[in-house]
Amino acid sequence: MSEDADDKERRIVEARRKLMERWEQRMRDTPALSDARPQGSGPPNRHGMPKLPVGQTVTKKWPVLDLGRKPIVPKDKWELKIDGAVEQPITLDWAAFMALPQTTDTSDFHCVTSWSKMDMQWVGVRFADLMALVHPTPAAVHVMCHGYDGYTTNVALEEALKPDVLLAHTVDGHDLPIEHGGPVRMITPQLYAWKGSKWISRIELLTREKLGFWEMNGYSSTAHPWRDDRYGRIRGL
Ligand SMILES: Nc1nc2c(c(=O)[nH]1)N[C@H]1C(S)=C(S)[C@@H](COP(=O)(O)O)O[C@H]1N2
Ligand SMILES: [Mo]
Repeated sequence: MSEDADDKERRIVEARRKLMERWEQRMRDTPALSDARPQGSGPPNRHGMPKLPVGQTVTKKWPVLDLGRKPIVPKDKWELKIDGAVEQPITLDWAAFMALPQTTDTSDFHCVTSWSKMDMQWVGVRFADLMALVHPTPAAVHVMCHGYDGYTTNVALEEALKPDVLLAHTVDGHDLPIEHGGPVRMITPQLYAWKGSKWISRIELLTREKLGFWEMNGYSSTAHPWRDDRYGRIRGL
């Protein structure tokens, strides 16, 4: 690695450390890390929650869920924009994205339609490392993720900054298939999977919560699997 690349990596690691310090308590207080009586079954997973959340069934298959559009975005046309409440907005092309620190992580995938796929091995860039690059402003509390298919989903920053939240390009040893959001999707292992935008194109930092596609259509904004937190306020009306 060149000294420049070394330097850049050091700066990212340092900025991430500061960001994590600032957000540590809020992350630790989230339900998937702090619930005293989480709902589900099986042995504890690595963050102390029952391996299978309430109302879920394990599947070995990997169902495809989308809005009926599967955008084809070749790597040489792919871009990820990060903007909104950040000090240094950025647009990454494929080479710049792949030059960022790469993380390999195994996590579970819980879909709100009640299937869970366990122990998926992902490779990608941590959401937190992307934030270390753009520096969210002190007022940033939430993000809206946008997909190339027009999808949107909102995630609280204390959830998105968790170390298992990746923008993943590789799954179980191969390129992420187009139907599952390739070339790059986000994953949110501690929330229902709709919070992870496939074909992710833009991360917009927000100074207040706004609702994404499913969240405006009756699903929960918070989406906590161990609280059976599937539906939003609209349904309760
Ligand atoms: N861009 C985009 N991302 C998306 C969706 C979508 O329709 N478009 N569907 C969501 C839903 S509802 C789920 S459960 C997961 C499904 O991912 P999969 O199709 O890889 O199983 O992706 C989420 N991310
Ligand atoms: Mo879903």
